[in-house]
Amino acid sequence: MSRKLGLAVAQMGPVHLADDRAKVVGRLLELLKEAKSRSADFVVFPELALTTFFPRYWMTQAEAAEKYFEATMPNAAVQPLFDAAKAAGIGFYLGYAETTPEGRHFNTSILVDKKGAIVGKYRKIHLPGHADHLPKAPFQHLEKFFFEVGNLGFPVTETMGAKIGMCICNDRRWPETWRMMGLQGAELGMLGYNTPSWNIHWPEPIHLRMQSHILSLQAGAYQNAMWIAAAGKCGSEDGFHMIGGSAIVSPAGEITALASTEDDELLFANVDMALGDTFRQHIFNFAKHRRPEHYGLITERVGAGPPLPPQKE
Ligand code: CDV
Repeated sequence: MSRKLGLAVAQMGPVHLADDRAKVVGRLLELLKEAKSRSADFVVFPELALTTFFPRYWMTQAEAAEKYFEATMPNAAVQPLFDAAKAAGIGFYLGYAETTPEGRHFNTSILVDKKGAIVGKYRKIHLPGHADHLPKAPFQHLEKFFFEVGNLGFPVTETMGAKIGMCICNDRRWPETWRMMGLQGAELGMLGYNTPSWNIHWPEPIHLRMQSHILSLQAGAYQNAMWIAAAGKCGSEDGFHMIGGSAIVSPAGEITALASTEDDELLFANVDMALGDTFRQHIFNFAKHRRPEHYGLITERVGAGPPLPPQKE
């Protein structure tokens, strides 16, 4: 039996240094209004949606905390989004930089239900980049400096008639992310991202940035029999370009919707959560076909090591 969910992905164009929270939230409200006109149940917003992608700039942690982090959620600036979503009966996923009451810093996303209650929280686990200032690089990627590694695992929340998992940006490149969701029966994985078009470590052709992004979504969706909804912040933020390519991908690994701009753009699909059931019952029936007794290295080793000795027959 089909289980339909009106799924919207709200891609965002650039947020510049000069843009304050009120301006950004105004844009989120416009995207929400469009989602409502499409009868969406749920909207996915990007990673660090409320500010520019600040890890590209070298600054002290105190300065970053002051300018770019949220100490409460919702707060006065974001409350209009919570109010409008509740009034529209739409749930949402939102990424932001979080300061905890103890002063810890995480790259966080929340899952908000149709009544405006925060029912899930995720703190980014795979933090890319570096922790030191690289003055010779064209820009910085200081996530390892500004954020701690997330401490909430990969939560899957049952809400709005679906089992929903959350992850953030670089997490999508790691099969462990999606498998952790798949092993909890997730039917929908949500992702927000900011992916710079240039790789600061080697001259990667720009088209490969898009290819590896889409490839990661399609592989994660297919191999774990789940829908994936991915919302990017993209375009040129004060001259620093990021890829678009926001997408909805089906449990068959097919791209159901793909952004065609590098600006604020709403994608919508009326998706059937039951589509993944077929895959879960057959080709990816984990209980029947997985062989974890042969997967030990996945949790024993972090980096690659020498080949294991041959096993006895
Ligand atoms: N925000 C990110 O996590 N960005 C990374 C970049 C550094 C490659 C990504 O995986 O898209």
